[in-house]
Amino acid sequence: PDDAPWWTGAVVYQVYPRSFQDSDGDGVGDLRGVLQRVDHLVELGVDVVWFSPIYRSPQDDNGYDISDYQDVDPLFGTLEDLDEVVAALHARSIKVVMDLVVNHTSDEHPWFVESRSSVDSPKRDWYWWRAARPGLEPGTPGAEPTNWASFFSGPTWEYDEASGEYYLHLFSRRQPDLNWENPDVRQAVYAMMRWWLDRGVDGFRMDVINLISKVVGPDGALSDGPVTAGTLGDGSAQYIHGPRLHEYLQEMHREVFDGRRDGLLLVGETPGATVEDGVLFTDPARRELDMVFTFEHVGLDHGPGGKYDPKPLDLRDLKAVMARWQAGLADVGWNALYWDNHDQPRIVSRFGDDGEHRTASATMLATVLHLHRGTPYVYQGEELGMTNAHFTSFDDYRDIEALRYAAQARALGHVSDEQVLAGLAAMSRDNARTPVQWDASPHAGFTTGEPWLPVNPNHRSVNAAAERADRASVFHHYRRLIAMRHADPVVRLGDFRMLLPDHPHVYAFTRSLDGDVLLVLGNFGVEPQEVEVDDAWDGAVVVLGNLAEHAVPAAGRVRLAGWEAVVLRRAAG
Ligand code: ISL
Repeated sequence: PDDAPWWTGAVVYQVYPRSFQDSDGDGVGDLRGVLQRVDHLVELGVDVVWFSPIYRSPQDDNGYDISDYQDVDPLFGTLEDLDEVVAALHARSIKVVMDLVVNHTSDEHPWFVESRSSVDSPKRDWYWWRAARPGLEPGTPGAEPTNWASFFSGPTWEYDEASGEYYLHLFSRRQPDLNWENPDVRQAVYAMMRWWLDRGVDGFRMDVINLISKVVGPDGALSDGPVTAGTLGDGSAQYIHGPRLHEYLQEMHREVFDGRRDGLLLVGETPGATVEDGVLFTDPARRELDMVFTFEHVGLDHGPGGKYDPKPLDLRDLKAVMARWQAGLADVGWNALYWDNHDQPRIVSRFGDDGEHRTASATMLATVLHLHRGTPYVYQGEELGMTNAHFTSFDDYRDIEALRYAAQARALGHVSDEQVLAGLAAMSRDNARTPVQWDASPHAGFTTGEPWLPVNPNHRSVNAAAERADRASVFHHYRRLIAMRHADPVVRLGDFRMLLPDHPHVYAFTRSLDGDVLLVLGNFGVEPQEVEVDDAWDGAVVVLGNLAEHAVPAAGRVRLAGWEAVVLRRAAG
């Protein structure tokens, strides 16, 4: 066990700087704000902080549209502020991981400005420029080079009148895709990455890194995907896990990470990855990534109409997905574990109960996740049991994805405004982006100004000050879970075995290492549940529970209260 990589025992905390802490009253969080909250991170006990993008950016997609990779946006501060943040975190033995967004840049990045300037530009080939569909008038509907639908609704192609060609953007039109086929693009990215490592950061979270290679036919042709809605199609087979992806990742590893100090963290964001892909990305012998964020478990409540048409979670599906990833990466590779991030609704509102049973359900969900084998990620506010925003009006939303989806859905008119609003309220990314609730004061201690996105009114009761004062809070439960991972080799490295796969309400598994076994039980509902367990667990020691009284097995049975989670230990011999 002791030659296992450091991150097998680490917990990562994601900061979304825009919503973490504002220091200057402009209503937007910033780096000097982070400095004010370092003690919170230390108290929680996390090992790594990942910062969502703080680079120069027009903020079309909240910083995931970068116009200068080697500077900090004035909204967030300066490079010197960032150096201070890194030093302050390093002084508390917390590593710093930067978001790396290199599938695309901003349309204001000098590379794209140059590329766009002329068909003869030396950087023309740094992006994906293509002519209109043969026989169609450039710039007219349907004349786009392919039928691909953007992640943010509408086509993935923007017509550039000046040159008469289109450029590709899988996300917003202000996020043109870089052409990784061009070796100069790759070298420019690698040089930028080395610059950050030299500056002292400890790794990267690589945004949609599995989209960087596209399927290119003879003469640079890109192909249509199956038609999904109207004239648009699903192009994902043409750009998810493209033919040169693993070649690029291995090249990046050689060019950027070989010969560097130990202690770096390389985590890829890989929507659409299967377990087999996960093995390819994270097999250490392949020298690509340490772990990847996968999406199967956060797609289980998407309905027939997609993410904004949610359906209730069937717990059996969740257990099946998690068990498959645990088994698939048991011998080779490693899992990243998450419920929340800046793109997902809040887990307590999604798989738990954010009303009366907020604390119990949030702590149950945390226990189940953190006891899996893998590296857990905590998204800011998750450790406080923060809930969805529960917005009721279109005007409340800021996220480009939500706004574009809503505009399109309302224009098509197949669903009512009420249904669109209900979909947004359940699934919008803005649910995760409301300001962190530090205290009960008017803007929750986040800002002295007007917050860029409304603070959740429940901050009067749900906030860090209240959580800190209550030993039974969500916050203190996360602290215990993190401390457990640090101290217990079974939590870090034990083999995972799913139990009761067909039970509709109880999540149950064991972790075992050298004869030490942990049993983890979680009740995903308010009704008490009685389940059978091996009678070897009779009277076992409770290591951790989330309620005042804990379920203890007797005569091969255990009765869990509503939303209860319990962790039991049985020692060797
Ligand atoms: O959030 C999503 C839709 O619900 C995803 O499709 C998301 O866009 C996808 O996971 C990629 O996310 C990452 O890249 C995007 C950025 O908007 C997200 O915030 C980021 O996490 C483009 O850079």
